[in-house]
Amino acid sequence: MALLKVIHFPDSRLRRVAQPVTEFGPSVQQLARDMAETMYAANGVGLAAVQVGVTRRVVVIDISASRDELLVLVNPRLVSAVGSQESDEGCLSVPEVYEPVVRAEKVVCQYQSPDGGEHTIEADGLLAVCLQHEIDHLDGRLFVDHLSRLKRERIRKKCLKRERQRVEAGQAA
Ligand code: K1U
Ligand code: ZN
Repeated sequence: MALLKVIHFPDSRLRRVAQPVTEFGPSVQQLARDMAETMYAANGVGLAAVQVGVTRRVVVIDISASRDELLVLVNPRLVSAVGSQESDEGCLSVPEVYEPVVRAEKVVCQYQSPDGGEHTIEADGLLAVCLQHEIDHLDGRLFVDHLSRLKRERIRKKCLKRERQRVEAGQAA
């Protein structure tokens, strides 16, 4: 297993659109294991492959308090999204920023497992938010894109400043 480097906003690599996975098996399983380790180490509830520089449609999610209910979603797509809910979102690619975002309340998501099997999941609450947030990542969108231009610009400057301070302090990003 390996810890992967999470790319931070406003890095342009976060704007890449991920390509569908067409080959299933050990390589996707290994990527998912490394992504899960990275998500757990960062105390996140989700992570998309784009965030670690891999432009493939792979997502890991675990919203459980016990941290033992890992979902690995390959080629996830929303087939239904109804209602609306507003909740605070964070992002491992936008550290220390939490802002309210409006999302669909209930979603139905079809996806494949790393072995290629087809699955459907129905979700509401945090899981529904997380699914929408992670699928956005696969399409090159970030939660800050759902905020006003003014807020997004403030966050962009804050992130750039923090990155500069990290470099000056000689810390790895
Ligand atoms: O994709 C990511 O960057 C992970 C992100 C997922 C997410 C969290 C909350 C709402 C939507 C999507 C995080 O894990 S942020 C950190 C976190 O653990 C968290 C933040 C707010 C609420 C619950 C958890
Ligand atoms: Zn995110």
